Amino acid sequence: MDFNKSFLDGMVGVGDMILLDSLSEDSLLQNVKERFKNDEIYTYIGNVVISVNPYKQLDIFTPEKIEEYRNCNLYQLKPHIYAVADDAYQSLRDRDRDQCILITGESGAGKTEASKLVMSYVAAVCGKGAEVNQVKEQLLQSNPVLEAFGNAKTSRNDNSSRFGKYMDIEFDFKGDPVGGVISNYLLEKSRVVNHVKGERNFHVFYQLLAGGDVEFLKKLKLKPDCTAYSYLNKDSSSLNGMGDAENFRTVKNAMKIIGFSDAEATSLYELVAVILNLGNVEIKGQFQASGMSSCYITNMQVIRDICSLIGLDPSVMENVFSARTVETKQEKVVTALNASQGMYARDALAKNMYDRLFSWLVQRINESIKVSEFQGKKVMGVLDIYGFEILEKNSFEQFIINYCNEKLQQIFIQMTLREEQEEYAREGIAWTRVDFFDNEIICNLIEASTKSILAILDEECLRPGTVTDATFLEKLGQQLKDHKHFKSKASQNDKRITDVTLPDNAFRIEHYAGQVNYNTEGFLDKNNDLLYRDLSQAMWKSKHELLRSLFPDGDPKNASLKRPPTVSCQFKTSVSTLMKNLYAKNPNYIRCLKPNGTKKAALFEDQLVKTQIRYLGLLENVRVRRAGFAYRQDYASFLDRYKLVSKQTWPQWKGDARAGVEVFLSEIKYPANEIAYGRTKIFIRTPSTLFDLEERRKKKLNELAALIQKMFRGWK
Ligand code: AOV
Ligand code: MG
Repeated sequence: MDFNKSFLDGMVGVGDMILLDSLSEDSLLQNVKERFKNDEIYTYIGNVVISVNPYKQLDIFTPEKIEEYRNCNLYQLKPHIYAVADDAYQSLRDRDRDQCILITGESGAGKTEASKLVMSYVAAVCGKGAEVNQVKEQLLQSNPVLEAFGNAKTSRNDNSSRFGKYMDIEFDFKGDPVGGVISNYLLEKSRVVNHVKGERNFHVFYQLLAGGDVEFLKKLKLKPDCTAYSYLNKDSSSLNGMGDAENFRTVKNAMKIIGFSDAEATSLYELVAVILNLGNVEIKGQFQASGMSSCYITNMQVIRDICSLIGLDPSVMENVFSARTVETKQEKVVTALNASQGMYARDALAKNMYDRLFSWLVQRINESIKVSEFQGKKVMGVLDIYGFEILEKNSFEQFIINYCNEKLQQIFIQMTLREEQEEYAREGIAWTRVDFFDNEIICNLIEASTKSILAILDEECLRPGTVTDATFLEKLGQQLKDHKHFKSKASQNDKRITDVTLPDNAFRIEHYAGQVNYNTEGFLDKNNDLLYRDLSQAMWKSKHELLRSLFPDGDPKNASLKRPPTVSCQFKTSVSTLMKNLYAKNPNYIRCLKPNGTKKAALFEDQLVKTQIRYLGLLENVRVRRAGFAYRQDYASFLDRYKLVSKQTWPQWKGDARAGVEVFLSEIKYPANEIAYGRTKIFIRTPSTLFDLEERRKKKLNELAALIQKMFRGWK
């Protein structure tokens, strides 16, 4: 191994921000920018890698590069996502430590691409053989399938993940992959029935219409024309042009590799077709003789088509869109729906069906890739979740996404600190406490069991009587008005209510990443997420096996008057399980930055990146990492690089590495608190000391070069 090779050589800016001379958001920004301009998209903060989306193909992801980084030491080569993946894999294989790779960053910053780079790197360097290769293929092929159903074009990203994904890849004692488990978090199902201009519905709909052959589409009661479907044709400019037909074939092939039978794949697409057709069901209002309003379906043919696909009596479906049964312990009352309630029921069914279908898909993939429990299993978890979002109008979805990111930030700080403390303890160096911003106060504001936003939301959802988004907002105001990170105009006697940037129907959270106003419209409805029982019962009556299995709650035997847990309650539970899972593993971080808002190569917008540096808490990260000692390295590598600064250690040092390091450092006489000698590593407090050493080394190298030249000339 060439110890003299270091990422300090030929560095553009600094390869590790811990080595920055002055520490501020601006100095971080300038460093990342300088590197980006030179196509250096990766920079470290200790063992965290910062990645800037290049928006162009770089030649640093080749099989040769993979070979170069294989078994390297993190600091020997230029910063690279492969180095982090390699470090994680080596530590899992050789030191038996379960790993997790946490990928964060805003929409379009490159998280999903990064997760795929990590997966393909690990697949390339771990074991070979027919069986292992099949496992690898199945794991890798889960990506196109989940992306087809869970990703969509948004204004920020043409392939935006609209769900959170955590994947455990499992290895045997040799470090060969044996299988995996995928968990999914809260799909943005509202997209099925609605999306804003310029965006698209989930990819799968367009893929099916563009790539399915004529016979298949006919069987599914579909026309090969996106403009014919009301759920897709919100904006004709965004219908085509993303390789949909090609991707349809990729996905079909991927499903085959994972192990879906043809019948399963067909069932899956049948339900996609049902959802598309549901969007075309037209419902109009009418007045009954009694003066009550009711509704009817104007195009029953669509209902008949849907019902022929799922084996259901059309009148059952007609009924659920025009009436609703309200059951109490004592009685059942049937009320007619008006047109907007009918449309609401139709959309609720479409959203719900898609959401359940997506969860089924994840479970089905898991069935193929899961392995039974066995001794000595090692795990690498890869988390690719939606990033922190501040939109013009932020709703329940943003609130949930940002809550998740707040928790990730919390665990990030906790784990970085824990790691630092552990390393200091291992090395026998005293740990001095650092002050840092702990976002626990914000997490509590959102999720504490009482007097928190989620607690109040659930209370309001369960409270009998007239509850509305407005009563929810008022309650928030009353109970949280004294909280430092909360603000709303509904809170009485609140001196801060003059703020014109906060609308009346919104509350504001001061997140670690910045202020966000959340519009409360729709909060109660989205949190309740109640599907009329009539709808699930109707679906359960269908003869379509897959559809029936998606609606077990429609089985009268399972009918209970108990409410299902609210969306936020379920999400809180799954986030808490995720956090426990992550906390039990050794973390590796990839933090992605988006260089511009227009998906252009080579464009770096300072303000945009600066905001993300703040969102990601990078400055805090550097501060924590260099709270004690900014730089550390094992004695052997350190001696090898710097031994030429002293005559005592150069050209050869015969003793042990640590003694050699002590000899040349004591000769230079740095202040005592600058240096600490750990058990296996040398610790240096400030970057300037390291740079001073680098200077001395460079000077010596130049002197040596001059000497050699002189000798050479003498010989001639
Ligand atoms: P995201 O996962 O962070 O957004 P993606 O990973 O989907 O972002 O990246 C967005 C797009 O940026 C990709 O489709 C590529 O075109 C480009 N890109 C990202 N990384 C690279 C790379 N290393 N090399 C070349 N191009 C890249 V979101 O899921 O929206 O939060 O929700
Ligand atoms: Mg993504």
